[in-house]
Amino acid sequence: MNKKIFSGVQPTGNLHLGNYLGAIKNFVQLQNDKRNQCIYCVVDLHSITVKQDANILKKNIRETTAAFIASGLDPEKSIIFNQSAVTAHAEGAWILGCVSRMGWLSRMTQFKEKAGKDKEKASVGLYVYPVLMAADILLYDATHVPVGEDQKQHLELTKDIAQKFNNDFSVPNFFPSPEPIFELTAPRIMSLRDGAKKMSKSDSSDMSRINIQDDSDLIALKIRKSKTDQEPIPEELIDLEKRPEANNLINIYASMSHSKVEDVLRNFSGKPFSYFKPLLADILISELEPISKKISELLKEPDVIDKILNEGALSAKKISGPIIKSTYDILGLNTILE
Ligand code: AQP
Repeated sequence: MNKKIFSGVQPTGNLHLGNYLGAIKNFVQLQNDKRNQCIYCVVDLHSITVKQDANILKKNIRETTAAFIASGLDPEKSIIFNQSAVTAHAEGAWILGCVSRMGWLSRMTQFKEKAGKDKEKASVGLYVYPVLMAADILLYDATHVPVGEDQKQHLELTKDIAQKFNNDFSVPNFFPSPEPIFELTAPRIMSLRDGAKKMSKSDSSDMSRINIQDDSDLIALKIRKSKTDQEPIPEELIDLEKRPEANNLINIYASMSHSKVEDVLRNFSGKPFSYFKPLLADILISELEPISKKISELLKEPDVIDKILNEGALSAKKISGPIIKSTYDILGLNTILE
């Protein structure tokens, strides 16, 4: 079946191994299947749900685009653009916000985590973030969305919003029901310091994550210092699952080496983590080092990056423009689109 793929990454700096394995690596694989139509977005409107410095945001938009391309996304094969360049995203978010229910949004765990204890001080944007995400996906009739497992709840919400719009306005199947695509082995990469927390850009400890642009010494150091326990690597999967930090490192190795967790356990069972960690560091360095170098080279030519984003935005508008127009028509709003 031909898949229409949409996904995005926030330009909030410090792209890490979780973003790479959970999302970007999957983007590249999906792009390389010629049957798929792939649209990848630097979701800058999402990033302003928490305050950003304008100059840093500008730099981060280019840096995230460079990371896409350095990881193997090809503007000849995929549409690559930044969200704010296509106004339909903000328009769609308003319309879908009028369909969404407060109760649905108040159940979103990401808002609860990010808003922390003082929810009164969180931005309204952070609260309605998943509605903008629904608009991103539905404006392209996307059928599949490659994301990390942390986005599962938002994807379920997108389906609910699509269905409610279709029901409310008696337009069956107007918005399709998109399916998530998760990385099979390591859909959620955890912090190197705490196996119960996901690896995240906003963790105050840089030692908790491998950044795509870390140099090889730093990657080796972070893996060497990563939290594990005293036990050697187990033989059985069931014994690994009780050990979150060990589980995380083995999953990362399996995902990076395209192997099954069971095979990694078979190869390393009985070995201490002091033996395993340098091998894990090697496999990470050999894949991430060339990407990091390519990002640095691309950033020397910001005009080239801007041209990719501009052309991508034109292509994105060609798809989302007619869909937002149909949405206005369904609602009875008069529109004159260019
Ligand atoms: N730890 C992770 N494991 C697997 N996938 C992950 N993703 C993020 N963290 C992990 C996936 O990366 C994609 C882009 O994420 P994002 O930049 O849009 O926002 P995020 O999920 O908020 O990323 P962070 O790093 O966790 O940022 P903060 O610290 O701000 O919360 C998404 O597909 C996401 O699932």
